[in-house]
Amino acid sequence: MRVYKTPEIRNVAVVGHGASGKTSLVDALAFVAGTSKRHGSVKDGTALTDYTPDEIERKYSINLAVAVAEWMDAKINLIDTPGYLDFTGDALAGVYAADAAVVVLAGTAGVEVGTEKVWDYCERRGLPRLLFVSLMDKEHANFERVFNQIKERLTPKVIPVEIPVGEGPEFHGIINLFSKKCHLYKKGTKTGEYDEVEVPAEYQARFERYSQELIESIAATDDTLLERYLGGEEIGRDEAIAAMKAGMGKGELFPLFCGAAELTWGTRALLTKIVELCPAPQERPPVEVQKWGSAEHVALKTDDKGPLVAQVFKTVSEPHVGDVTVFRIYSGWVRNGQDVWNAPREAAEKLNHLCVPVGKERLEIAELHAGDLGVVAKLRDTHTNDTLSTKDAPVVVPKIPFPDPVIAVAVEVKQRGEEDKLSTGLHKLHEEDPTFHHEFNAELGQTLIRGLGERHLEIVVGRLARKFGVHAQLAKPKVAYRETFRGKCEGQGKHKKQTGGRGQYGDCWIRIAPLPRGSGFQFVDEIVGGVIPRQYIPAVERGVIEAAHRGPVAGYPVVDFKVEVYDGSYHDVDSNEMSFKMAGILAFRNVSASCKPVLLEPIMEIGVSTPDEYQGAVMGDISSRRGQILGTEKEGRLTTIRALVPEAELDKYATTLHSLTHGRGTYRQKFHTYEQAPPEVAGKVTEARKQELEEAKA
Ligand SMILES: Nc1nc2c(ncn2[C@@H]2O[C@H](COP(=O)(O)OP(=O)(O)OP(=O)(O)O)[C@@H](O)[C@H]2O)c(=O)[nH]1
Ligand SMILES: [Mg+2]
Repeated sequence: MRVYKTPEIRNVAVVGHGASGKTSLVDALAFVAGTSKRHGSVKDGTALTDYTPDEIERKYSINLAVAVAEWMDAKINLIDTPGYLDFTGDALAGVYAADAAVVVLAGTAGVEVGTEKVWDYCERRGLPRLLFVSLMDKEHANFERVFNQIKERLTPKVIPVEIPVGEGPEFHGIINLFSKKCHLYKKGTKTGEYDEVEVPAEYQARFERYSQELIESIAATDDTLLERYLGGEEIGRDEAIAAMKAGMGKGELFPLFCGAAELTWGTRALLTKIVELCPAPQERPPVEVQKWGSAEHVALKTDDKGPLVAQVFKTVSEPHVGDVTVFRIYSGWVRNGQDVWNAPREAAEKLNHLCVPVGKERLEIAELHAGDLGVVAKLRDTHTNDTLSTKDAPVVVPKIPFPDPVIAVAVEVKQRGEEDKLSTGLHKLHEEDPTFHHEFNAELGQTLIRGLGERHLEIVVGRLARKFGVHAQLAKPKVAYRETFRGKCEGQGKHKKQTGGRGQYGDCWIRIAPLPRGSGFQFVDEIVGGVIPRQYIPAVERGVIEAAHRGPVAGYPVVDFKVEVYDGSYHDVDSNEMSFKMAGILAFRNVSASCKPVLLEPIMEIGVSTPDEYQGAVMGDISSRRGQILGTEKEGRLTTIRALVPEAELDKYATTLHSLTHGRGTYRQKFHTYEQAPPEVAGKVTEARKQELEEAKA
């Protein structure tokens, strides 16, 4: 592959809902352009950008991957992104690394949750967009319906540039409203060839209606153009294209294309339009970078003459190679073997074997220019979202705002002794994939992993095994129960031991009383007349606190109670701190069982956002989880339901919500309070805990 200069580069994120045909489109574009020598297929596991073993096995994309189509003297970097929401972090990264997006929709399904999500990402980034309705050859494909859905749910500013001839199994051609020609395809077409004919008579009326709409939309984006159009002047193709590109840049126009990527139909026109309508890197707004070590920000245009600034937007680990780092150059240019500097990590890196990413292949290249995408292997300490610059001009690019995790699951090693390996592996995986988080919860004795969905976490566990040789399994996260008291009681704790020489003696009397929820623990010294010497009182308190780690109901920490120490005795020789601490422990154990101890369970406050039509189902489900609805709030087409739900009932809630709302519901949760668990719940928890403690002992 030759070296391309900045104005010859197009970085395009291919985004859309799962199974809308993105990977098939990317493969077809690279193949039709001639850059890729083989027409791959998702079904056969040969698609250019679905090459990891996980992807080949599952037949959907998990990682973003880049392919290249060289067309009309330009290099189109096609960033294929996964559609499933579990991997939406990569869709976001793709959008951030690109200068434009092709939003792919299935002709059979139209606008789906995933489409809305990526549309949102593109809005945030201000990306110009083309829309492509694929799978037009599939049964029940309906262009008009998809077009109307886009208008209604994504943007009223969508405008068809092409219309299909026939739909579903009858689909066999595309009318281009710019060229005013019709392209007819034949079954078995290999690289999108077509016969160019006049617009068929039966399509004439439709063609005129859409053409009119197209030219009016274009004219409406530019006052002088509009004036000329209204004055009856014809607007030429080149002028119309230039105006459309400008309109797209301002977010005022979103051209719509159609085809069947798997058959390569419609791909040539799309390649041409990507080159003509999508901005080259230097045509995009400058990027604001921060000078490392200062608060100063500077705006950098994408220009070879600027200082080198590149951002890593993806790390993949490849067998036999290790970590492979994919980056975008925002400013400056790089040579093969160049030294670069990762300022926040103080890591000097060398770009050895500088490459262009093309699916799983990496093509070595002598240099890459401003705005291009590149890939290198074996960097020492550079991870996703890091910036590479130079030692004399260290800067950082704002981080890609990866989404926060939505589910948490526990993970445990299958073989004892692998815990350290597990934690190293998890840490590395987080650096690779910032939507994946992990932490060890000491209280629960569990490692929790968080991610964007169950599928996401399953894949993480698979990677743990493949990459780090740690065999782990997912488990239900434990709930941090508490205990408290509902009654008052008092009693004694006495520790006395006579072992030959010096003995041990501590004796205290305590009163336990409940406190309001959230007050914690209070210790009151009511000793008069020095029946327990001053210096031993803190030891009694420490004993009580230690004993209260394991409550009388099920061995959970006790909270919200008061202990008064009001009497006791001591021995001149045998008393010491240790003995009084033991007395405190014993006193707590003796008295606590009689203070009407109860189990407390954590209650979460959740805010569930769902389209109105699923509100009933979501609320019904919340009630069945012992939830209490606090209220609802309408915001456009969404309703947010606020509710209190016991944490124990929220296991796998994300998955249920996903299916209840056809993927359109989202939720947030935060800790609200502890509340007394109902007796039947307390009974079950106590039973399970007993077993757990016994197993731990064994
Ligand atoms: N009939 C028909 N099927 C297609 C076409 N394009 C893709 N498919 C099939 O649709 C399915 C999904 O295609 P993909 O290209 O994997 O879709 P995707 O958008 O990359 O899916 P994710 O990676 O999961 O987001 C595959 O089984 C393809 O073979 C098409 O133009 N026509
Ligand atoms: Mg895909």
